[in-house]
Amino acid sequence: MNIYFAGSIRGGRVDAALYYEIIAYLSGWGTVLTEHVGDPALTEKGDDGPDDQSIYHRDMNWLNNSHTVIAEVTQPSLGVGYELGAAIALGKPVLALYRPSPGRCLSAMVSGCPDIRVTEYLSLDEAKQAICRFLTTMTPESDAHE
Ligand code: 6IA
Repeated sequence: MNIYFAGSIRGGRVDAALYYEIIAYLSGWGTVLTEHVGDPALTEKGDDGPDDQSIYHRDMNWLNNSHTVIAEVTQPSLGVGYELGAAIALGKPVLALYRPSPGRCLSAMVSGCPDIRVTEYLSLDEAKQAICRFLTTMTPESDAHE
């Protein structure tokens, strides 16, 4: 199973360590096409890689080839929002993980979207449980990976 994980890059890297942990967990379920999103060395400035056009086309190609899209949406990111919309248009099953906190509110375009399973969580363990539930319903015959 190809998994497309989405998390903020230029939107801000405050949750980068959490993305890393989620990606490590997802790797037990399949191939994570976007492992770089959890790279602690990747900053929002990071401009020593390919140009933006190459990034866009590479990511859209991965999105096309993914079986599911899992996004951490707590840190708002234009790119993640774009990827969610694109994933829905492509008919991919989409899970959005969100950590509620005082003074913060998830975009209605995500929380109100009938094609996105939005799950609130507080701890990494809760996030893993939500992923497990989501992927198990998607692939009922697959082994559970805790
Ligand atoms: O708007 P954002 O940058 O926060 O968007 C983040 C989302 O867009 C992630 O889920 C990624 O899948 C995708 N994305 C945005 N920028 C990049 C990127 N930059 N590389 C790969 N995916 C990206 C590379 C920077 C690097 C050369 C240092």
